[in-house]
Amino acid sequence: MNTPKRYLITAALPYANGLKHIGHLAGAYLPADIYVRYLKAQNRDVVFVCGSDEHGTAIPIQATKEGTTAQAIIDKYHPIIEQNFKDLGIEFDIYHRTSDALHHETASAFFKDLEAKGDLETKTSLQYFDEAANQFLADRYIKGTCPNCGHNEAYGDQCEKCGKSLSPEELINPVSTLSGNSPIKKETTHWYLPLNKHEDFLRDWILKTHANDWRAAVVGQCKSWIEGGLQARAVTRDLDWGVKVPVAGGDGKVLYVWFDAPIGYISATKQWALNNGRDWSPYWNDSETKLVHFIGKDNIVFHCIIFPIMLKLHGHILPENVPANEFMNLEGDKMSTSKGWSIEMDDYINHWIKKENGGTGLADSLRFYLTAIAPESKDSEFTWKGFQESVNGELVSIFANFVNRTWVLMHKLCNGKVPKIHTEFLDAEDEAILQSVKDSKEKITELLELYKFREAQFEVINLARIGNQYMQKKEPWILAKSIDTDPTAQAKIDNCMHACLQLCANLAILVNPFLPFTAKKMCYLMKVVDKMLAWENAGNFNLLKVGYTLRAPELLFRKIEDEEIEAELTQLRSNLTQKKNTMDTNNTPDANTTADDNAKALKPEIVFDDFGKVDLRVGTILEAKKVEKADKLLQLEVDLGFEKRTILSGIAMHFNPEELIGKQVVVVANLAPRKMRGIESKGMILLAEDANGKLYFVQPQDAIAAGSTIS
Ligand code: B3M
Ligand code: ZN
Repeated sequence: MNTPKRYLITAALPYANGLKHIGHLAGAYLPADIYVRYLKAQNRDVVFVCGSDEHGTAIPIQATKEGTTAQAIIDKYHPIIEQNFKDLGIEFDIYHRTSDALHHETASAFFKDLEAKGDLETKTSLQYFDEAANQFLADRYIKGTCPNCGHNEAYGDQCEKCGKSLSPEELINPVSTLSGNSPIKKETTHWYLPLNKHEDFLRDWILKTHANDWRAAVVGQCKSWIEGGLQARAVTRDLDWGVKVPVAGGDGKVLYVWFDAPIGYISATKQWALNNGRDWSPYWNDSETKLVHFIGKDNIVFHCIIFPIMLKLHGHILPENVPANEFMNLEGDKMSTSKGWSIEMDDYINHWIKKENGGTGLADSLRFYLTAIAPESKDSEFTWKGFQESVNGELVSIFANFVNRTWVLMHKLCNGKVPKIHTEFLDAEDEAILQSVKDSKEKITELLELYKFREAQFEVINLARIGNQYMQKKEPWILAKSIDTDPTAQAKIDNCMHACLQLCANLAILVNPFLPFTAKKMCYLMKVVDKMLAWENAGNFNLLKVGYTLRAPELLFRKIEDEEIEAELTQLRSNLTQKKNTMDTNNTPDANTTADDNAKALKPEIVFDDFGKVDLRVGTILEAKKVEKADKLLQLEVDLGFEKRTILSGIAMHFNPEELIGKQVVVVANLAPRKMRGIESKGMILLAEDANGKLYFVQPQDAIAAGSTIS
């Protein structure tokens, strides 16, 4: 594709129902921000839109939990999330909200247009209704067992455990989260978007046109949706929170949140245009606009199938790409705010950035690690140890070290001024370093165009590594010792320091999309204006003028200490316990699973033969220790009589390794081995869990020979 005339970049609109965690940040906002900063450094015409998703059942449900109104919930979380993004350097051109009147108008008109053109269908059907609450049960007001994975808290629209998108009818043993009762079925009429009518378009557009330039996982997910046969999807709900259905028969109904939320991108663009005296329409209507949606993988169907159909019907352009990320896990488990297993952006900001002294780059430290482990092609994992290693080992030891050495030496050996070049002493290494910069710029540009942010950032660090090697080879500090005796020494020092300084200027440009605070600070050290960061300047070795005085050295990053990591891990564990406890004392039925729910959510019936396939044995724990970098795992050596086995168990938060030695346990002995953290686990240990989440070993009542069978 030729250089587009303009860009419209969107990042998924976060639900304003609570704090957002760093997995969200890594999934959509950070890669979008990197891409936008890169485009802006190239002086392209770009608008970066985002905002709060303030509709859907998630909001009133949170309101019930917090004992307040839906409006109060969005008014509370919208500004916090907006500020969190700012603190982490995510720079939207507009952070709008779907509760805004402009959005209601836009979404309403969109629906009306489709309705008028006959693009929607209506259908009357039986839907779940809670008699006690006198309300139809939309999506999240209904819970039950997932037919796909057996998770017993799947919602009416999606199972959060396996990610499968569901309809309430598919749930096994559905219960109303309002009253905890089993719902009845009652007739209601809704508007549907007949996805099935657009299959040919989708096949052509995704499976042909974009088969190769979209991420394989995105195309794969779309393919399985399309080939599974698309169905008409309801785009209205019986609910009183949202954009009112603007046509006859719509009383008491609102647009489905996933119908109105993506239209929020358009309303946000309109608001941006109003704020800036610009015209919004070419950004959505002119084919020379490149539209890119940054999202997490759970939003693929909405951005690649449903919204594009809506866009096509309403006469807009389609996204050029949807570089969805996989998930980022945390210390061995799925990140989840509701379960207390997450790091909220707000927490990171309060624990690290707000406490930092004199600006040592901690926002960028997080950005750096999240990009270094970006889940671009598979799920990835955040660990505090990994954060520490990445920051200390790369940002501090390589990048900051190079810049700092350059500054210190330049002040010491060149009077704090950019030294001149002595052409007669230039050698192959000097030429090579300039070539490296040019090569790096080319690689980084190419990778960024392909949305490969992780590799692109790696190349930036690699360039700093090359800088360190160059300096190490030139050893200006050794040359300095012979200044009185060797008349060429100062010239060689000058050449080396000149190259290092120009390299630093180039590094500032190339690192800017990833670590904007750092790039700014480097500009400050160089006493240049931000304009120097223009992408076209990279690859030049005349960015800093000879004789120019630079500021005194300042550290760009600081080391992350062991104690800080320990404190975070302790906090994480205590969040988990605290959340469990509040969930247990909180009696809103949706927030916890009652004993009654557990009983109702029994797994599907099996026959004796099914059970007979499981080989249970008594084992004796011989050794137990923590697994490095996995906060929840213990590695156990278990004696099964006929052999000794290594078994990994996710119980490190519940037991000390020492107390387990000698304990007898029940082992699923014929479970297929599974590798975790490079260790093969052969079997599983049975545990009982009480209502408070406390774990108990299932044990024979008296000591018995290891290996004894259980049936
Ligand atoms: N609010 C879901 C999410 O945050 C939803 C995204 C809307 S994007 C139009 O994952
Ligand atoms: Zn599931």
